[in-house]
Amino acid sequence: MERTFLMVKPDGVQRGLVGRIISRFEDKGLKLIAGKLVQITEEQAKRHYAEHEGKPFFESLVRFITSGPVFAMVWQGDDVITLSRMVIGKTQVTEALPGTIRGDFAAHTPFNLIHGSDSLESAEREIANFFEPHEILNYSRSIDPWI
Ligand code: RTP
Ligand code: MG
Repeated sequence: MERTFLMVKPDGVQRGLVGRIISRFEDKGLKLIAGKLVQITEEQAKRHYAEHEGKPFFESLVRFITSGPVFAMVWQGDDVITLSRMVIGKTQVTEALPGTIRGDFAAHTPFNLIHGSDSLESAEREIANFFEPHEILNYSRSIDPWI
């Protein structure tokens, strides 16, 4: 079963949107299998955004993501990477459509509230950067056959 790493960024925690953001993924029928509030270290942030190293926004992105607690999660489901990125919406707030998290709640691009893995490889790497295997739970829900 596919897994992804989702993280409410510091702006989402500060604005008190953690619960509403989690609800969007629950509403979609995706399954939460790990979650915790974390203050990211600079090293952890640089590992997380390694693909953007060298880009003009890299340093400010690392400063932003380490500026306060984040809510880190692992979610599971068929096609969860694609589906969760659809729920999240486009990176640029001017392109994020209403109905998506960014489209409904974000007004400036770096402050786009939530991160979602973009491939199976990044999901695996990002999950390992935040969670020990024992923190990720395997359980069944009565609604699973209906989703
Ligand atoms: P994320 O990794 O955070 O889920 O976002 P994403 O895939 O939609 O976008 P990505 O290209 O991976 O960029 C990572 C984050 O960097 C900030 N960013 N700023 N100033 C800029 O042009 C710019 N471009 C990207 C955003 O916070 C973006 O989410
Ligand atoms: Mg990305």
